[in-house]
Amino acid sequence: MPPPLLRKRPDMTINDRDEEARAILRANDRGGYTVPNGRVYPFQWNWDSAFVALGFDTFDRNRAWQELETLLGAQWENGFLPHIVFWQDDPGYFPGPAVWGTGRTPVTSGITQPPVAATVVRKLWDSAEAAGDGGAYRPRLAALFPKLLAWHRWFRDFRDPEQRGVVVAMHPWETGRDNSPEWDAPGEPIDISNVGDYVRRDTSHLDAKMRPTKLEYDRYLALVQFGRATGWDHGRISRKNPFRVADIGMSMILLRANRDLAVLARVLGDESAAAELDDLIERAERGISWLWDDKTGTWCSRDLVTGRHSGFITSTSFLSFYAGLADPARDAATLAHFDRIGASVPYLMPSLDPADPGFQMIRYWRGPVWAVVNYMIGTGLTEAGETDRGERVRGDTRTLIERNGLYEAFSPVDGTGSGGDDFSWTSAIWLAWARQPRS
Ligand code: 9WN
Repeated sequence: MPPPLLRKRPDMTINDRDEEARAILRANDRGGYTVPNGRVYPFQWNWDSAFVALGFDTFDRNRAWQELETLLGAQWENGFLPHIVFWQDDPGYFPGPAVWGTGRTPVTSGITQPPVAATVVRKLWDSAEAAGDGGAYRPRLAALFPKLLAWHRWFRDFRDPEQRGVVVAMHPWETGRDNSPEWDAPGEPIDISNVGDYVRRDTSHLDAKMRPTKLEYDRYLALVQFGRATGWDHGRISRKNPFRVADIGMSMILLRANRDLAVLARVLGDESAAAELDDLIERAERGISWLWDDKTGTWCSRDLVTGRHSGFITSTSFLSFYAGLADPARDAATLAHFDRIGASVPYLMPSLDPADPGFQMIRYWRGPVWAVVNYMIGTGLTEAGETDRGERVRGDTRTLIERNGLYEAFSPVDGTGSGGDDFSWTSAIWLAWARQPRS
């Protein structure tokens, strides 16, 4: 039985919230990996586990490393790291292992997710070193490093078909921002006529108003069926997939992750890997300009098939600082959007610009604030010397959680929690970052 949670108590202190966050991580721990939420998402998810490790690291270092070791235990021989690992079956989620049909052991999905893991491993390593635990954890770092490098090479080989230095998503689920409006136009050509009947499970756990639409689910499934029909041949998928969108979020995240992995390569004395990563970084620094949209003055995703910019200002438009990019004119334009949005809602950073006509305050990635994206935006801004803005993002995350609980996401307008409650990555981000008092 999970320990009783404390959310409902009106006199909750910050220490109670810490205790609740740790209790959620413990309750969602399935032995070596953590489910994002026991009912809605009963398996191991890729980028969730990376953020979860940051949370464990605040009170159980060994368990933090284990989370990523377990995830990387599901890596394919070609370096691919799946977005879901189905360590055990559970009928509470659709599409489950049988629909993916990857035929792997352990059973996995056939698509990936944003590569935050290397950045997290660097954080775990720095924290182990600072605590004088470097000697004990160095062998574990040395074991994880080649797996992370293989995954990053997989991105180069299978998610950048034109070798532009960006990440091309082959499925909206790969971006982690499933129903962002960025995928609407690129999704139109997907043939959904043969998807057939299916029963969604998400809408039996959660209000359908918080979830993607039926049309979006039809497209998600059509893409799964396409991948499955290729036998999950990632080379073929990269050339022929009906959905190929250069994602601003994954592109920024991989650039940052390559920087962190290069640092780890040098910690391990692997100069040749470090030089290879330096090349990837340089290529990404040049190539990512392709994702700057002059018309809206923003970083945004771009359809590889039509060449069209999405033109949407989303929370991931603000990840350039996290990626370590610096360009005075673009930074000024980005910060102007930041300040405008910051003046229009009490809680940053909405997943979609509230000025957009498609903004919906509780529909998943079309409005709500996500603590993990805030963590990346906030740390990036602070590292870039934009401390006031970084603190605004962190302080808002703290207030949202303090007042509303450890939900999957939150309304930027009134703070209401949406999606699943008792959420693992929100708990982790609370413990690792958001909880400190406002400076
Ligand atoms: C599909 C687990 C995941 C997150 C994603 C989020 C949501 C899954 C879904 O939940 O996606 O991968 O079924 O809705 O969009 O970012 O990793 O928390």
